[in-house]
Amino acid sequence: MDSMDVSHLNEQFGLYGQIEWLDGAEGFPIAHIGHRDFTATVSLYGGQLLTWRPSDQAPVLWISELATLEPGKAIRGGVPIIFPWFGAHPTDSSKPSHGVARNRLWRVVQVSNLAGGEIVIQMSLTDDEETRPIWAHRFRLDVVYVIGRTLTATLTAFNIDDKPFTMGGALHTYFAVGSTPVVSVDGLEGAEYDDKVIGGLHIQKYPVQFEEEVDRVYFSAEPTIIYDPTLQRQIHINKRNSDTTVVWNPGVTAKKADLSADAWSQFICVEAAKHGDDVVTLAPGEHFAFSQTIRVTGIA
Ligand code: TA6
Repeated sequence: MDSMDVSHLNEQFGLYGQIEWLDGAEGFPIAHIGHRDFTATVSLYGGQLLTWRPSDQAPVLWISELATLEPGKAIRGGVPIIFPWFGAHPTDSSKPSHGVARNRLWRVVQVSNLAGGEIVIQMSLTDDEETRPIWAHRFRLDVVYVIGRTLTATLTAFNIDDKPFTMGGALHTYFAVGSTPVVSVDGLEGAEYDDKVIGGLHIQKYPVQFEEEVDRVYFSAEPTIIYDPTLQRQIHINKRNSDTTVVWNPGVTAKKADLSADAWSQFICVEAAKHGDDVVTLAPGEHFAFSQTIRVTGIA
């Protein structure tokens, strides 16, 4: 049975009036989620939440107008799943940046409703003959999205191998903002960070602002708030089991093929990550989960 067959997906993992699977580009299935209080879309390719919008809000997640659904490429936007390493491979630059999870086809495990009307969708990825030459470990990776007026994404890695492995990763979340230059991120004041643009370790003294490219790995387990005066909202970001927060915006000189010239002013990434000293070693049979929860309020 073709795991990309939308009629099968709708039979098994559709929810009448709430979840419908439709063919996206390249025939990659997309779940279209509709509810009185929120809408969302989820891609089977990449196991990736693409869009989420509470009904009384402008879209909360951002996706590039140039995003593509192409085999082997990552989708620029939503919540790319980063595993088993964040950024460049620590020792081998020939290996794909941000690991092996975001550019392969996942499978649906289950969909369900919660009493409050939230939609739960669980997808999974296991190692295969393509991943093992890149990362020689047997793994299962599950992502669970609880989608409602708030959003929680939880990533769980299982060591199904007979030897230990060390994992890093991230929920690489793209947040839609009204205008990046007037946005700030509160909650990281006092945290040390590794600045990938100018190099070196620094301490964040004030709320993070975005006058130029920002690419920083903060050593922080703290919640953050995106303060967006243009859209008159605050995006509250909490996380569990992650001591690393990555903040990224490519700035006006962004050089990514799937970013339009003005894309830099429309989004910032605030990522719950496992990286550096925060990576996790799992013995055979062990598993580890970390998560990010997002809630939107007006400007206090
Ligand atoms: O999360 C920040 C970062 O590591 C930046 O360095 C930037 O490269 C971004 O990820 C996007 O990476 P990608 O491989 O998706 O272009």
